[in-house]
Amino acid sequence: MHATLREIRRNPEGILIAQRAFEEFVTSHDFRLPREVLYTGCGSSHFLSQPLAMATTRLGGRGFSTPCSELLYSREWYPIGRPELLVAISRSGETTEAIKALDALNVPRFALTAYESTLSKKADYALIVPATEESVVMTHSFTAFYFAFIQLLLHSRGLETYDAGLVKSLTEEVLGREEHIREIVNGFDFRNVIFLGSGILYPVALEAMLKMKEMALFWSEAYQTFEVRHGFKSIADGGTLVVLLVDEPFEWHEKLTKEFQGQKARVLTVGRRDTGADYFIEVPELSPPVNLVLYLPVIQLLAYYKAVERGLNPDRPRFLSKVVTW
Ligand code: F1P
Repeated sequence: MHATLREIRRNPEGILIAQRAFEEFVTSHDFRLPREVLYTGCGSSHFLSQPLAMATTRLGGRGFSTPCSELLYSREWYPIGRPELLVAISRSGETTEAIKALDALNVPRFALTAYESTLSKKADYALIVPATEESVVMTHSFTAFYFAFIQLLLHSRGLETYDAGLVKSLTEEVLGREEHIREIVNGFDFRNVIFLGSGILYPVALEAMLKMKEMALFWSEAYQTFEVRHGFKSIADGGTLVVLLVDEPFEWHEKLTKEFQGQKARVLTVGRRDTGADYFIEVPELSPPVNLVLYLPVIQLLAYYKAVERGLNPDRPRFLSKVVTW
């Protein structure tokens, strides 16, 4: 079995690893996340920084995210100001840009990583979530990092944290759709794929796009759901799969589904209710911002099975290394 598939199937275990890391952190540190936080990372870690920034804003603070390289070399173009905390995310903790990013601003520094690493040692605080992976691409570590940090965010605001056991079992339920996902991928030989998500599900669409590229070497795009109608949809035709990630669909999602079907594209809706799509994968109810973790196994499996269908080995992505250094 591919290591990547094993790692994807470890998503539920990742939740428990995250919960332990969160509990250890709060028992050993007298620490609360401040209101103004800048999040940074590279690749998947950057796509993880986005929903963390959104969740920070949603919970009454002000979260912002930027890739490490932009923070290092182009920060004057962004409304960065002087955040109260800089959170650098890196699975390996050895990515050059992430390590350098810690020095970009003269503010307290926090590392979110899987290992005791250069990054964790350099930061003022480190939340080490040991969801280690053999696979080159990030899968359950993304989920685990997100869950651990959301718990810390809720704890910092004096709010009730999530029940890790419940989230784990809902994640298992989603993984139960694996065979259905494989059938969808094998039953439609799509030539390109468009991922759509809104709000906190937009970064999931971005991560899905990256997973398709990394694992399956496959052309993929991602947009904020309704933005796709403004020109971008022209690309969709009989060879396109549109993956619509939506927690609470309303009339516009149904119209959008019909519109793509009118262009002969096929639509896969992933969410709580079908939108009249060609395929539907149900995601159980879980309140935002943690609902995101239930979408991750689905998009990871889609990319994994597309890679397998294309005769590729997702454990050895072309031109990619686990740690990008300069
Ligand atoms: C960042 C990253 C990964 C990507 C690839 C190259 O790694 O861009 O997101 O999948 O493996 O490295 P890290 O800083 O999170 O270790």
